[in-house]
Amino acid sequence: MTNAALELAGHATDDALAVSGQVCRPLSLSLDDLRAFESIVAAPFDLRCFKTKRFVRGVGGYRGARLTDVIGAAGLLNESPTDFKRTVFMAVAHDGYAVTFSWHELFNTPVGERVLIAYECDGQPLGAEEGAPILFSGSDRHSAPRHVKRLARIVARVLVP
Ligand SMILES: Nc1nc2c(c(=O)[nH]1)N[C@H]1C(S)=C(S)[C@@H](COP(=O)(O)O)O[C@H]1N2
Ligand SMILES: [Mo]
Repeated sequence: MTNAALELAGHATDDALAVSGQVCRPLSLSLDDLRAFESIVAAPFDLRCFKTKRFVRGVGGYRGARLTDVIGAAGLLNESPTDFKRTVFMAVAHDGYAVTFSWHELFNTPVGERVLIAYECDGQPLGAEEGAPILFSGSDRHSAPRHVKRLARIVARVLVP
């Protein structure tokens, strides 16, 4: 998302989480805006790296908004009736680190119920210094790859074969 587009989306700040791409309403969400969504809580877990298969560190219980609710607030465009079946979401951090989710995974499997954007850990608010907002997929076998610190953007893309 360009800076101009961010401004159109509302109270733009460098720290805001942008929801952009093929959505009806591009959003710019602060940590406080995320708090306005219904929250879910994740159990404490071990951060495990996929590449090394190693334990990285223990992480406490996150509270955050569901990614599916945030995407729902932006709304998918669905220019053709089957677009949603070919839609993927890229979660991009401020450092350029990026991971994907498919529409099916989020809305058509139990995985989506446990993907949150955390602003709190063990009851303590998380700031940018602690990596907030942190995207976390609670059903993953190796939790580190989709534990995205300093989440900057969710981008919806309809793939074309
Ligand atoms: N923003 C961001 N998040 C990230 C990464 C990254 O490079 N940037 N690396 C991932 C990987 S591969 C690992 S193993 C863990 C490292 O966890 P750490 O928070 O203890 O460094 O962070 C994950 N989340
Ligand atoms: Mo990793």
